[in-house]
Amino acid sequence: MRTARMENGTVTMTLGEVDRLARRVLTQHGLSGDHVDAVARTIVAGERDGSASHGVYRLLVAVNTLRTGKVDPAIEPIITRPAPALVKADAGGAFAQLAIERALPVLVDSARTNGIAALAVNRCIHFAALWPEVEMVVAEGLVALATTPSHAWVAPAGGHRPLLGTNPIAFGWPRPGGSPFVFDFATSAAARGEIELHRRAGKPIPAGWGLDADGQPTTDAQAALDGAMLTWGGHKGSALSIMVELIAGPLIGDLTSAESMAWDAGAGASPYGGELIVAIDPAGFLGPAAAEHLARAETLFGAMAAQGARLPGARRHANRAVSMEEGVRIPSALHRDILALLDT
Ligand code: NDP
Ligand code: PYC
Repeated sequence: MRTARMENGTVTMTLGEVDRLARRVLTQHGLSGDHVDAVARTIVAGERDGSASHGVYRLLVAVNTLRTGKVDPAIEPIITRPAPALVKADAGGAFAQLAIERALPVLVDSARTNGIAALAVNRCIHFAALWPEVEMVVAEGLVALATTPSHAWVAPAGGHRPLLGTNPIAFGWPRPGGSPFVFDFATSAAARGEIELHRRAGKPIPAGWGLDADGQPTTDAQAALDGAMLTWGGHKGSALSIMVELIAGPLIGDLTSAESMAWDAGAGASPYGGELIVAIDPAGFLGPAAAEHLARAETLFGAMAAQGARLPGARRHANRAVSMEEGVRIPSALHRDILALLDT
């Protein structure tokens, strides 16, 4: 492995170096087979796109989960099609990535045949962002929606004790020629990973992100991690979060965030449960008129840009272009903590 370049509290690495480091760490901690490729791919992609809370920091999270024994490091996913427009991927207690990668081509095929299709990924350990799977579907010219519960870390609006997950929702829309319109965010005011990064950096969190263990507003990252996180948009984010609990929990026969937390029993592993991914083929409703109608979406995006507003996803794609040329800069302390995983 080439020696990484250090400067101003950061370490610069090429994407190839990040990939090799990720594979070494994951393999050393017992992950095996195609899981190593799939998990490394998602971690490298996060770092490449500047998704700091879901980039190489996730190596610490994934190794922590492997150490708990809560994740199966080797089991192969089982993909089935219980109905023409329904796909199931049983991850069997492994990380979600391999099940998702294996099931997405089946989902895409089903959406093309039926106009719309849904994939339930079941019994997976989830530590990742959702935009990678949304972008994979969108790259096939389809519209995509993905969501998953997590652990009970977030208080419902009007409450003050953790009950809901950070419950991300990701949506993607294909664009001819340009990078896709993709948003992906937690229904909590920020992802838990973002608060963890504030704690690591010794930085306060913005007001409105969390309550301490006594239910009082706090800007102390550790206190919010020990207390309750808050949803964005008050009752609106709270209701969306509950929707996520329902459609990616009981609707697909999997756990709510509270059930995932109970399963964890204090081990500190990543959340366990399901993810729902829906794919819609524009040609399903529109047939040959699909291109004409997708062009109207471009008018909408153009009007946004004309006001100086940017499209979600644009920052990541700009980061991607830079990272592929120049590599990525990782905080030295994080780099040191990751290298330490190779010694343990
Ligand atoms: P953010 O609050 O940072 O929001 C990210 C989204 O908003 C991105 O799509 C981003 O686009 C877009 N965005 C941000 N600023 C702007 C702007 N000014 N104009 C237009 N769009 C903007 O993310 P979160 O902290 O809520 O979540 C981060 C990640 O954590 C997500 O990827 C999510 O999937 C992951 N997560 C995973 C969980 C799990 O259980 N697996 C649980 C919770 C979160 P861009 O990227 O281009 O900036
Ligand atoms: O950042 O909230 C989070 C998170 C949970 C699972 C993966 N990421």
